[in-house]
Amino acid sequence: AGDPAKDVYPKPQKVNHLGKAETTADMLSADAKKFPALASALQSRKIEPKGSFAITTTQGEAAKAILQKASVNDVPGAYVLEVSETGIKIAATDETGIFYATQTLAQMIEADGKLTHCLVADWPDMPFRGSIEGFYGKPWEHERRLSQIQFYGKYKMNAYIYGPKDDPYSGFNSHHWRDEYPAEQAKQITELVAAAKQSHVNFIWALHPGSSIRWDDKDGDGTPDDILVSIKKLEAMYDLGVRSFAVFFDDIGGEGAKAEMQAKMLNQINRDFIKKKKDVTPLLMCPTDYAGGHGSEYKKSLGAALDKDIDIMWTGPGICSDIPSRVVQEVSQHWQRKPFIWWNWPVNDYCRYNLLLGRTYGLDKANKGKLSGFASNPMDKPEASKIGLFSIADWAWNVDAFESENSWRASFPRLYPGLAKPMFLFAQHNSDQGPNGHGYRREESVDMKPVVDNALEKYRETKSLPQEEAEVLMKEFRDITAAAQEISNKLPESDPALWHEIEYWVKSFEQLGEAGQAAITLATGKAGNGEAHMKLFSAIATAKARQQEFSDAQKKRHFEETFPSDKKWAKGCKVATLVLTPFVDEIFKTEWDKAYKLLGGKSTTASAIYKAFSNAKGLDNIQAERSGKYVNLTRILEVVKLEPQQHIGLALPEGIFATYIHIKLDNEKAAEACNIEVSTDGSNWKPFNARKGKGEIQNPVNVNEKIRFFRLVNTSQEAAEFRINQLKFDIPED
Ligand code: LTM
Repeated sequence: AGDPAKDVYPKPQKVNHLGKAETTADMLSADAKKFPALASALQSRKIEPKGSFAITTTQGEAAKAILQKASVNDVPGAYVLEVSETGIKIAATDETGIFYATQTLAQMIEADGKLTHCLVADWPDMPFRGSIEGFYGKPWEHERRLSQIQFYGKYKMNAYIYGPKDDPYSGFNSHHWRDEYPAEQAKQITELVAAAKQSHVNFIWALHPGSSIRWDDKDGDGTPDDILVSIKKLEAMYDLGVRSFAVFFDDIGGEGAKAEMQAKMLNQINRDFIKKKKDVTPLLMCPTDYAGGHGSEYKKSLGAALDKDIDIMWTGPGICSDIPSRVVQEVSQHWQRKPFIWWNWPVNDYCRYNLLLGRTYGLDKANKGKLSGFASNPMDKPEASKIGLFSIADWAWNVDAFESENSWRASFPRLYPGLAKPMFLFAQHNSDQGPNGHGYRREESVDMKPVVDNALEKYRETKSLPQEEAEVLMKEFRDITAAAQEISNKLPESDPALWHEIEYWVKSFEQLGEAGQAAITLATGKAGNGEAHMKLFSAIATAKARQQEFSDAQKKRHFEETFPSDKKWAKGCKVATLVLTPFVDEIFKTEWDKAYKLLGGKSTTASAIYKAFSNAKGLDNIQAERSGKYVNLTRILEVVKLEPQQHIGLALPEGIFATYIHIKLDNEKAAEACNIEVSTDGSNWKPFNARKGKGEIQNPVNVNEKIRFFRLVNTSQEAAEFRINQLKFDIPED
């Protein structure tokens, strides 16, 4: 027998094999079923415990000695688990440790019921491990949250931070943070708290008052009135059962963004609320300046003024980025404490077309012991996010043992029994965000990338695909079609919630397989006569069209399920955008051009490139996209800040000229402070005469003026901060 805990995730800290002996799970006494994790493992393996093999648990002082003897780091959740001929013994100083030991034991029961004798000494590296439901868009549904919480318990995560941007009673974008939840939602919160307790998860409820908070003190008692209002709201949440709290100030500007006032508010909440309750966890906060290692005035003054027992969240060197320990050290100095990571992965609110199902990497092992907590911000798709969360649990529990690729692969048979192989293939090709404003990218199609690179290099030279690579790719595209079909056949029944989330992407994936097979046949010159050739073009075109677009029925459902304010951003789904889709596109375009030239015609598929640009901080990677006769700035979720004379703008490709310019900002004052400039060549700029009102700036452009560039310039003497609801060119229709 090999490692007795080889199938256990997260990877335990220490496992000692006690000889070669084994026990079978049916030798357990019926009492084993008292532990929910064991009951469900035994049931799924159809094993009836009917022996005399007992499970004994030890807690308190007696447990301390056992933990010490096994050199366990006695932190919350630590445990010792011994499986030997005398029975199963569990020791832990808290209930959570006992709960985690039974999770480990449940995973150790092998498919044939065997349990290898061993001693597991285990504890978490990270005090808080879990997720932050903190994305923009439709919040998760109640049932899905319950499923997440259970999943966290199973994989030893202990934190679920409730902070959806679009919950009006939490507060972001809404003054309703001051009000109590209506009865139905209050009931759901109570249910979540109860479920979290059962799974040993801290349900951390976040207030997000920053966009409408005022610091005035109308009643003259020395405390801004809204601070008292916020404590009242937290009391109401406490009454619903919540025992862990956070206050967020991310993505806001204006009054609420002042570091010294935020510190005053939180210190008061800490003193008058958190510390008065004896059963709540330390207060958590998300600052306004939540990314970067640089020591801004805001960071330094918040770090100095905020009580040291309040944890501060931080997203890394960028809003969406890896977490290098060097920058963790820098920010720890400014915060004067260990940061609590808000990791913006696998969140996809800034790249909704794509699914982020890849492996977890970029977290730096040197961060062990340097963080106060680690929470991942997931996708608006809770079930699909479990792939990423599984490995985050693994990393945060045992940093040194974490193996990114193995951990990723291990998630599939556990999450999708019966569909592990096709789901893994689907995930391998759906992990990158595509070009995006944060410039954060993930690897994708790793095995196929060198094959595609090689194939394209030779294809560009010879205009024919080399045989060896063509065979490998043909097999991959066939596997893709088959995997998508298998998922479509089985997933609706085995996991309807996940199917509901990824259905369109799976269909798109099937179309990619079809298009890829047709493209390879074309590019290897095996298409046969002219008619067969045309059939292949048409097969690719049809598959590509289906791959890119939702049908009307799909669109309707997708829109209905998308939060109202987000509808316009949820327009489609894309698959394999980093390697395979561009490969098929290139072959299709080249072969199409070849065919057209033969017929004496001109290519119609040349793709126009639309660009966005800015010289303001943090906007180096902004993007533009075309939709019919509009060229839009791809949505930026965060507040944009233009210092005096800084700009943000759009560029059209040669030969395409603007007919209209239209900007909508969420802030009327900022719109007054900025003006539009236009250019025909991107170098010489002139003012553009535009109408202004209610945050909008707009006017038609005469197409004969040949305007291909415009930029919004802050022409005032002060910084302008705003959200961009729209920034677009109209262009003539094709
Ligand atoms: O990251 C933070 C602290 N805030 C927001 C998130 O709500 C959002 O989900 C991510 C990714 O778009 N970016 C943010 O700035």
